[in-house]
Amino acid sequence: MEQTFRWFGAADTVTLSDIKQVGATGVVTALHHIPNGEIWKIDKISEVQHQIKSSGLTWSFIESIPIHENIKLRTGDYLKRIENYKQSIRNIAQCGIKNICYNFMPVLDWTRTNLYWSLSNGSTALRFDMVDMAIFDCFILKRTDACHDFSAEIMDSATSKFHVMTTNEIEVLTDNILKGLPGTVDDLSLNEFRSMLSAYDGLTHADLKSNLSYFLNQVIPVAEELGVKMAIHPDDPPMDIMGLPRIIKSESDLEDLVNYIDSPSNGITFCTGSLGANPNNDLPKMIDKFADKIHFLHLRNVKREPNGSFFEDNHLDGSSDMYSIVKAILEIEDKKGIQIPMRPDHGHQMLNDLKNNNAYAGYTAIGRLKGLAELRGLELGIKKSFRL
Ligand code: DNO
Ligand code: MN
Repeated sequence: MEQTFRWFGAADTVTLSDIKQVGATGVVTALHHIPNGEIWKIDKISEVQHQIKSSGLTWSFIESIPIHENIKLRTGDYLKRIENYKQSIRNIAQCGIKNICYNFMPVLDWTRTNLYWSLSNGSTALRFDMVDMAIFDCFILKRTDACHDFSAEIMDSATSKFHVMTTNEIEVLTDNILKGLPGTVDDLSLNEFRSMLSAYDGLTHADLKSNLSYFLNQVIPVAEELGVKMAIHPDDPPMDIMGLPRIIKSESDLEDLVNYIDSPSNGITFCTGSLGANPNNDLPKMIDKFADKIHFLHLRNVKREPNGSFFEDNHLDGSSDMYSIVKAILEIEDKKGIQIPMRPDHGHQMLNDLKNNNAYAGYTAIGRLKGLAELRGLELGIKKSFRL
């Protein structure tokens, strides 16, 4: 696997020199300052590319060129936004970058109810709690009929918990849920958020799938001609939330995706944390099945709980068997003679990083370094044992 590390650019408290020191050779980043839906201009791309190169690293993957909401909704100026996307693909290809991660999650990127959940060893992890989600959905957002989406047991707990929550606790929960990644939904108010959600009223899974298929049929031919690989990131968490349809959650969703347009450029970011939160996903089996489509790997582990809640565990612990996952990947790499770019996806906030209040949640240096180091050891152990 090609070892990479995510970097959020100048505003990131993790620097390119830090990334060099963790032992990664590749950087995963985006032009976070370009508004969603605008063209990525060549001079802006080269600027960042030179910065990365002069640190002795390579810009391995773009994560992400985000998809404008009008494209997901197929409404308003979506045709112009698709043309902009095509132009961005041409421009990055001209700079010699050939890999793009993107996602098709309506309104939000990944969603957690707690960004600083305390672990017993003193570090913190990201957590998604179904009861807190129900509180937000039914009592804070007050979405009509939302309560029917949750089981009676979850609603009982949510109702009694909400009634004893302080105003401050309600604000913290709201902030945790609305805090987007750079370039997604920064600084969103509850009212703005409600109106973004309402744009999706009545849009079914089938509608959203058809909009994704339309988008791919427009952009993939451009990407294919230039040798650019597109790699969709699965929905996180892999379930419908807040009434929004989610369409990349399972093996059959990925089957649909690859069937929208048959092209080596139409591929997947195999995120074991996102897909692993769905107990029905057999990850090693899916890796075998989509071997030709996996262009990018996000490796992390979640510990699932019976009611659908989960937290982000150590990279080698949790509900997914990381040994079998990495073994399946290495067998593909060996068979095809390739190295797939991989990044440790999220990490615990720990050690000195616990004092770092400006870090992006999940993206502190030390927790991800620990994850990368563990994965690197696992890779070496498997390779030596199986002569891969
Ligand atoms: C979650 C993370 C996400 C991901 C974006 C890609 O698993 O990897 O932040 O980067 O959804 O578009
Ligand atoms: Mn991921």
